[in-house]
Amino acid sequence: MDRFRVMGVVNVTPDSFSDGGEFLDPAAAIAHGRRLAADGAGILDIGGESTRPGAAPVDAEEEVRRVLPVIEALADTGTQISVDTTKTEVAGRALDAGASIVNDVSAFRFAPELAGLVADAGADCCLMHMLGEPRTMQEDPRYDDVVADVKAFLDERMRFATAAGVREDRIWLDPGIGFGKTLQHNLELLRRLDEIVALGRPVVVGTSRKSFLGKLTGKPEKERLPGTIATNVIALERGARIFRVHDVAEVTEALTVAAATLSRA
Ligand code: HH2
Repeated sequence: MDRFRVMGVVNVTPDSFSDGGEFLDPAAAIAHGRRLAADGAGILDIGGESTRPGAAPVDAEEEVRRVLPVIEALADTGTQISVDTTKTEVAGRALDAGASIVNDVSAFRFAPELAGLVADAGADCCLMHMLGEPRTMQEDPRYDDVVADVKAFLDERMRFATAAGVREDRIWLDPGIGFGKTLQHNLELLRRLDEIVALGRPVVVGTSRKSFLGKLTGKPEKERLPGTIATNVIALERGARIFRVHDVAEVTEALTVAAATLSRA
């Protein structure tokens, strides 16, 4: 794998926390995906359900209606397509339409049979840590040791996936920044990200525009790019390989410089 890959976010939703409603129209989402691919995204992560705290659940039929036309249209960009879903039906339709990665923020907890589908399709998957479920995850999250707890969870989920037939070399791991974590939990996970990297699989990080950045800077969602860049550069240095972001051009530029600086070649 390259030193780093940027995963551009395409939210086909009315209510995502930073860009809800901007790309609900399929034509707008497709144009946005093409722009992110041109900006350097090696992966496009297409989602039809917001996971922000308190977001309204979406049924599978509606989620398919949102993401399918966008995946079909973007399948020819030469960029790998990921579907951001926790539902087997949505993932199945997306894989048939040209997606090759399932990004499941529940790490196969919400739909255990999704692991078998990923195995049969020979797809890649991203398994992310979240405390409980989006509706309640930010209500007083607690850990003994956040990094050790997240690491143990990801290790267990990886074993579950491989027992269901997913090849280990198809699995990516994600500490789930902002998913049932306080500001201090998020910062500690980033600071000690090398401990998650030690699990031996590519690590994905998603800090882009998240509220912990706003807590530190006082800035609203659309003005959190400097904090997004700072955290992604730190994560690269700590060994992360895949960076899930909204602002692909700027983050790619920053990571290119950071990777060259870190490179011994
Ligand atoms: N963050 C979000 C959604 N999906 N997937 C992974 N693997 N890692 C993440 O950190 C992650 C994710 C939340 O961001 P966004 O999609 O912009 O917001 P929303 O869930 O409100 O649509």
